[in-house]
Amino acid sequence: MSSQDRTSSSRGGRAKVLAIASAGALLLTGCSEQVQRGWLPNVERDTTNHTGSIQDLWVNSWIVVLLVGLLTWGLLIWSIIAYRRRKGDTGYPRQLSYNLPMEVFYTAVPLMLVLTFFSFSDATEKSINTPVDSELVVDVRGKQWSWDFNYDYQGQQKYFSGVQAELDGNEGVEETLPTLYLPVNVPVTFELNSRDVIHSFWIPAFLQKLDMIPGKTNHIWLTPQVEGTFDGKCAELCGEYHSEMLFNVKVVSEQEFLDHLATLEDGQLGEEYDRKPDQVATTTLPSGEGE
Ligand SMILES: [Cu+2]
Repeated sequence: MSSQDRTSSSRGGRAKVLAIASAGALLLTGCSEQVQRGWLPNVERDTTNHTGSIQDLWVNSWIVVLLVGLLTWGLLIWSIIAYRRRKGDTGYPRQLSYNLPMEVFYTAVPLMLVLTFFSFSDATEKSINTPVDSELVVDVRGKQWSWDFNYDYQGQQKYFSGVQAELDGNEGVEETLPTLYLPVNVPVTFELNSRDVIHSFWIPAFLQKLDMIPGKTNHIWLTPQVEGTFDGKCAELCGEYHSEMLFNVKVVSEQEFLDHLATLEDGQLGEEYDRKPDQVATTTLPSGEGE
């Protein structure tokens, strides 16, 4: 064996080891819990009546794209190694073009994948976005940079007016943030509105968020199924203190919910407090509990 042969065979060996090592690393990461969830927030399946189907849609899509990815990376690495330029090769390798079966294959397979993803996403979205006749309606008003919650439950109209973050500028903590109370196992309709600019209502643990657009009401229908305290936040860059536009969500027993309602102000803080463009700096909101 000449020294040149030895060099190229040890190079080939190294490439194989590298390929096996990277495949192994990918498989190992496949075992971690985070990857199994596709990096979704770690939430219980039953947090709301929708979290299970959202998790399934995401994780199943994630498995399919990971398999396609592994196949694609495998073929890529294989062709890089198998068809590398070898000692003594000159000119271009044999070119492959106008191969109809191959072109049909790589057009049809992605198309099928996209259509399949589309139909599953569409079915899940339709099941989530079906209007429900709820006993509890919460009109949520996003504003720079806090939240008003207007509850309408069993004939009671109550409101919670959140703090205005711009008055302070300090980072919010759980004790001082506005808190949205929800009774467990009671279907709720969220009416999402904005008082000024576009915000987005997001409860990460519920795996749902939706934009709040001035002059338009968006809806989320869901049933919280697990008691607990969750984070809520604005998910649309809406100004200087956007990052402090936070709230707590407390899913509690119906009795605790009623007890909380009893501490709130009567009435609703409706669209009369929305700010017109020329009022942005002048409007003040009536203060409620927790300010
Ligand atoms: Cu916002």
